[in-house]
Amino acid sequence: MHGRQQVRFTTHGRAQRAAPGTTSDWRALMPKALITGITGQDGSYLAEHLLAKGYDVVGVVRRTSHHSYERIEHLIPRVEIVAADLLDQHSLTIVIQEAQPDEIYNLAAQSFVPTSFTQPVLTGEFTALGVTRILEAVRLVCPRARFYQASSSEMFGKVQQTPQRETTPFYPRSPYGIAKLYGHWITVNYRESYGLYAVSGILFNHESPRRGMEFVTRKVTDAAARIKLGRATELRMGNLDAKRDWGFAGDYVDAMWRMLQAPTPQDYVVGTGESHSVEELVAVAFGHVGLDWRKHIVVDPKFYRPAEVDFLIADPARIKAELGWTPTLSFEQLVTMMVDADLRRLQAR
Ligand code: NAP
Ligand code: G4F
Repeated sequence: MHGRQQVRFTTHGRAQRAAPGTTSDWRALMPKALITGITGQDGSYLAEHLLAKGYDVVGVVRRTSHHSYERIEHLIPRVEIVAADLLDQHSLTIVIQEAQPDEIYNLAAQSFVPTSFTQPVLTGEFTALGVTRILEAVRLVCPRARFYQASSSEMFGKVQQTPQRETTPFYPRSPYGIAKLYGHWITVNYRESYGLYAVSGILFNHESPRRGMEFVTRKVTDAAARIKLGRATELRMGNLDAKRDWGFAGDYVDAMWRMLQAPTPQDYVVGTGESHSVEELVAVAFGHVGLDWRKHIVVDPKFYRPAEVDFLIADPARIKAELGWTPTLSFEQLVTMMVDADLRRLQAR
């Protein structure tokens, strides 16, 4: 990978723009990446990953009344923050034009499935049309940049084949999944229509101590820690039978990076190849702190979805064989690591 990275920088990277002998600025030789959604779970891990590889990192944030920099506070001096919004074409075009990045990672989205049922139009604006806005900006002001789109296993929805791979037909089951499918196909379309190096990673669920509190893993690990510390007694949840292929977010940002180093642009499925139910998740998390989950979990229909994705499991054979990617944490390691992190966080307060 390292060898390929060096070749890559002399052909596609900033080194190409800095004529030999004309620059004494070593930073001009560093590749530059622009990340939308840098304040999110994946954006924060990706920024760390790219900084460690020597990239200049530009992070796109939207204007809010107070900063949501919790996940990237430790990176702030090393990351350039710029303002733009997925809803605003002009702001996206300007930040891409000014940054002239070598790589663009589009991680920004309305990413919570239940919210997509209550705010379907806004989800379409952010998660679907937002992708076209960025691709239009890339096409017009920085067409040499390599573009990564954060596609999702939610696009498989009511699965048509098990396990799910790159050739599996899509059948999304939520406005979010449908918006992601639009983002996926518009990325394919810009690759085929305009010759952009534009790819989608079809990522299965990935989690970490930085996961948003509303997602099921973090909701469960936080509750297990709270109940263990005597700060809560019950956890209200939805469908315990749903099954997901859960991996560690830190591994998945490496997959994103690898996809943009490949000699030809291709889409990849990224997952562990293992599936577990929400009930297993609860059992591992509560068991880790010596609690019997049956005494604390209350199933509440309020958390059921109008249409559910029952069972997801990835076939990551292509990315393993072609890009050498592999997950590093098992399901049990991931869940117990998250419970331990929540315990530490709560005990510090
Ligand atoms: P996340 O934690 O919810 O982060 C979403 C990011 O998008 C945040 O930085 C958010 O900024 C930003 N954003 C939302 N609306 C925006 C707007 N209008 N303009 C600019 N930025 C906006 O999501 P994640 O888990 O890191 O996931 C990253 C991407 O991968 C998302 O596209 C998600 O749909 C996709 N994905 C995730 C998974 C997974 O399991 N995590 C799996 C497959 C695909 P604020 O901080 O301002 O809200
Ligand atoms: O953690 P979740 O909310 O994630 P979901 O819906 O699978 O979506 C996540 O993964 C996608 C990739 O497949 C991403 F594209 C998307 O952005 C997001 O990151 O729910 C997982 C499962 C669902 O089946 C849900 O019904 O857990 C079930 N569940 C049961 N009780 C619950 C709850 N989910 C949540 N959020 N809260 C509950 O109380």
